[in-house]
Parts: sequence; structure tokens; C-alpha cells
Amino acid sequence: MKRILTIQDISCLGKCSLTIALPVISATGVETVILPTAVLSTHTMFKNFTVKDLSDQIDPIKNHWLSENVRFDAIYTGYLGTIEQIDQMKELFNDFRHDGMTIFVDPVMADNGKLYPAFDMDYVKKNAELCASADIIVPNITEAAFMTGMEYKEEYDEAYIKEMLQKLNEFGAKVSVLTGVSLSPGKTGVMGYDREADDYFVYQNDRIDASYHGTGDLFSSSCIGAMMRGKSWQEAMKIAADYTAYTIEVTLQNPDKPWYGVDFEATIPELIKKLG
Ligand code: PXL
Repeated sequence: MKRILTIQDISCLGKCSLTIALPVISATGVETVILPTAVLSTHTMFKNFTVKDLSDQIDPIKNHWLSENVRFDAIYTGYLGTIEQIDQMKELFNDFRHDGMTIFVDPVMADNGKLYPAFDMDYVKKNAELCASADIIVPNITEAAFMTGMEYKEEYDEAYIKEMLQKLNEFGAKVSVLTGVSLSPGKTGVMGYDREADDYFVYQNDRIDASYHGTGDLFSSSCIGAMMRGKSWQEAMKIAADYTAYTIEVTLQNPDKPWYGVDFEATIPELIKKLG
């Protein structure tokens, strides 16, 4: 069985970051090791959330694993809290790096043209550095606009997305993927660029007019899970995009849906089916 280390916060209530990554990656049939970067009472879209930073735990936990000769097939980072933590991640990647390991970075920090509360341009710059240490990066258009310095646009064409992918590619990851890309009315999906193959990949499915918290984490978790189950990055993106869209559809049908997240618990069987 493959083993993934995923590093992100625990938002105790809110269905995002580790409360999505742990169940979803485990459900794909991959051992999921977690390293929590902070404990929050809820995600940051709630008011008055509490935060306990766990930066001082990262190195002791890592050193214990190193002394046990633990190896990971992939490391997947999501929401991180501070610039110092990003430096810790860069070191941690180097400590565990080996041929054949995939480093998957989701530089979670912004959406809909805006940075999440608590982040600023210094944090953006640091995330760009983290992307340079990765094999595959999956920012949304807002995050990529901040990191590349390109203008954030709500309406754009394929040339804008390709230019953004080329700018991301300059950071150095093997594969750069943009999420939340809509190339025609009523459609949404992903577009990626593979530097070795010098090739673009586009996948679009029907756009659902609803925006939910945690869907980026659901996409990344199902994507890295699928990759560890032997799917190519392109196949994994397709599975993750379809699974995320299906989960949003199912959530919309639930009259008792919470405002803060999606009903991924109800759709995990569909993900397992997609993996074959
Ligand atoms: O889903 C991304 C995410 C993860 N963790 C925390 C967040 C968010 C998005 O706002 O606030 C704490």
C-alpha cells in the first residue's frame, strides 16, 4: 500500500483540510500519515475562530519519523499558517525526498480574487518558493495570479490561462495545474502543463453555480489519492474534477446542508467506484 504524508491544519468543525484529506485519501486505499500544522475551532470563514499554532511540533515529529526510517510515496501540503511553516516544509521535503516520491503542493491562500484572512504578499512570495520545491502544483486562478503577478480576471480566454501556466512553470515544478478554469460558458475544470512533455492538458465538466468551502481540498485529496493508485496525473485530475463536481451536486440536493462545507461523506463510494 502506498503511503502519503499530508500536512495541513485541523479545522475541528468545517469540513476542510485534514478533516477532508484523512478520510478521502484513506478511502482511496492509501495509507495516510498526517502532520497537523495548527488546530482551529473552525475554518476561517467562521467568525471568532480559535487557533493553536503547532509549528513547534513539526520538527520533533519529523525527527522521530526520520529516526524510524519512515518513507513516503508522496507528500501533499495544503493550508499552512505562517511563513516560518513554509520554510519548515521546504526542509521537510528535502529530508524525505527520494527518487520516485511525488511532492504535491496546493498553495491554499486565496479564492475569488482575494487572499484569505491572515495572509499577505509576503506569504504569497513564500508560497511561490514552496511551489518551486514541488513536483506538481495545483493553485486556483486567484492564487496563481497573486504568485505570478498577473492580473486576476473573472473573464478570460485560453491564452490568459496558458500564459499563467507558463509563468507557474518557471517556478520549476514538473507539472503546473490551474483549478477552477472555465474555458466556455457553463463549463469549469482544470488546465495543466507538463514541462517534460511540453504538453497542455484540459478537462472541463459542467459548471454548477454554487461555491463551497473545502472543495479545493476535496479535489487535491482525491487527485493525489488517485495518483497513488496508479493513475497518471491527467487521469487523476479528471477523476478529482468529476468527483468534486458530483459532490457539489449531491450537496445541493440536501435541504439540511450545512453552509460551511460539502457532503463528501455521502459521495465517497462514488470516488472508490471511479478508481476502479
Ligand atoms: O479549505 C481551505 C482552508 C483550510 N484550512 C483553513 C481555512 C481554509 C479556507 O478558508 O480557513 C483553516
